[in-house]
Amino acid sequence: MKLLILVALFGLSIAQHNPNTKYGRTSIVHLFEWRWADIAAECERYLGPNGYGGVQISPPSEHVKLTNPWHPWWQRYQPIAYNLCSRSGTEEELRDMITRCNNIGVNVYVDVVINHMCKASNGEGTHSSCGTYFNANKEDFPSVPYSYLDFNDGKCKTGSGQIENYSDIYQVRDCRLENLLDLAMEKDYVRGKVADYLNSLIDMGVAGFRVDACKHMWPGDLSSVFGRLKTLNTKWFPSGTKPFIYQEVIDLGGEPIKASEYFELGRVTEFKHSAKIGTVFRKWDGEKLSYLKNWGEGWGFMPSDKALVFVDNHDNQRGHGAGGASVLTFWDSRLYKIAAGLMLAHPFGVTRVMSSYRWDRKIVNGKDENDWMGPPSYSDGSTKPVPINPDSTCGDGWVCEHRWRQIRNMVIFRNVVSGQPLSNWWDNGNNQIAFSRGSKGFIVINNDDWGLNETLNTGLPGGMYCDVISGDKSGGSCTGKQISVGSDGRATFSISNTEEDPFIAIHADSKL
Ligand code: AAO
Repeated sequence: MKLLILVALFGLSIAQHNPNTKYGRTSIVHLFEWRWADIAAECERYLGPNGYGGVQISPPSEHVKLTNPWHPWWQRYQPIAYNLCSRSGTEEELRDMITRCNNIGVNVYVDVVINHMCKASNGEGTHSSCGTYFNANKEDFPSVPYSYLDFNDGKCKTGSGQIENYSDIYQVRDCRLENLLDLAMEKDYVRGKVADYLNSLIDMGVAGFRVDACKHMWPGDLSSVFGRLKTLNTKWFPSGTKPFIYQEVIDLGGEPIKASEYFELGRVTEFKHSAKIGTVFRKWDGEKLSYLKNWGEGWGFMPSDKALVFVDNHDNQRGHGAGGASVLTFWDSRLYKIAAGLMLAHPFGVTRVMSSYRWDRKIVNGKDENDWMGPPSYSDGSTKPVPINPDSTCGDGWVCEHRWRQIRNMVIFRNVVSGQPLSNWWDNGNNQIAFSRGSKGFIVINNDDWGLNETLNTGLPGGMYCDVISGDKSGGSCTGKQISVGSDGRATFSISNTEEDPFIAIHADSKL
């Protein structure tokens, strides 16, 4: 009996580490700043058909509307109420999107901002995404309601009331991040309001949450809030399914607060993956691809079953948060595609693909003066729709990395090889590597300044395979390179270092 209880508890305890994706899908795409109507359409026309397991959406709670700078993207990280009405659309549009994405098997994960409200000096009025009144100066948010009693002011011991030193764990949790009004999460009342907000989203059918700024909340307080969450809506999920939780905790080492403090609450963002993958592909600090043989825990990353990994995120692609200059983004498209390919081919963690918009970068002394710029918008600050071009790229400044053939096909590769171990590792001691995922998939990468010409053991059954980087399998033929694997599983690969995409990937579903 005891064993049964233990098994049951263990089963329940790991549940919130599970993305609950459907149909063998494995990756999440972050459609950063997209409108709900566009996400709904993208789920149906692209994400479902191309094997994306889920979509991360920008914060849906009502937020401040700023005009200086002009409607920055980060105004959405300044809530003024939990009304589901934001720059991306109305509550009805949100509900419609969740339903349509769920109906095509694409889960919805919501970026929730629960550590704080808006900036202390944001004044009073109705300059909010849906016109709700608030008075930041008096810490008065009548729509929740929150009053000055619901904030950490008295607990913070720094002179400024802000976090001044990340080495002091009390400041990091009890003082204001970036001058944002810090909620008193130890109060039962505040925990109740936050849980009500998250449960309203669960009722609508979401599959889980990206929880913002978890480093700034005590694990015990988060545990209490998560413990109040409902199980997922049985219209789309098995009864008793717990919401998938992944917590934003920036831990590149060097601070007392560790990602591991949050492990039993859910998965945690592994920023070391983002910082290091950039360093390796840029060949900085003497890093080489051949060192990726023990990528993952061998590099000091958190355990794979606790990690949410990415090449870049909405912060560090513009110099916010952490990761530094090594972070690869769509601006570095050639290396970015290879890095995304490696991340998606490798078994480590749950993978998240970034989908961005272009902005008028203005780098001065290494800092982008326009890092605040919001998504493609009209003159009133409202977000533009995402036009899809005939060649399936996106227009109007939307980058749509998730639609790039190399990335889209590696998302599918990850689904095909799911559960298969990393095998048949080969490297040239420098920047040429190859590995299989069991007998289901094989990738070869050349990041050296010379050609790769090798005959390698792919681990795959003999046959003709389409390379899914240079093209697609289309009916009975390949639109890109074709790889012949012998009955011994060996195949010859030639990759020039001057190719736009100096890597090849084949898998069981790209076999002719
Ligand atoms: C904006 C303005 C501020 C203004 C504020 C209030 O930019 O000037 O004071 O409004 O009006 C986003 C934007 C912020 C924006 C905010 C509110 O990024 O610029 O402020 O909305 O509108 C810390 C947190 C982390 C957070 C990150 C940005 O720990 O959780 O800062 N990310 C999330 C969201 C983000 C959002 C918020 C939180 C707020 O993803 O989009 O902010 O809701 C160290 C610490 C990190 C810390 C960074 C930056 O990182 O370890 O925990 O992140 O500093 O403060 C090396 C180290 C690494 C270090 C890094 C940078 O890499 O290894 O540890 O250097 O120093």
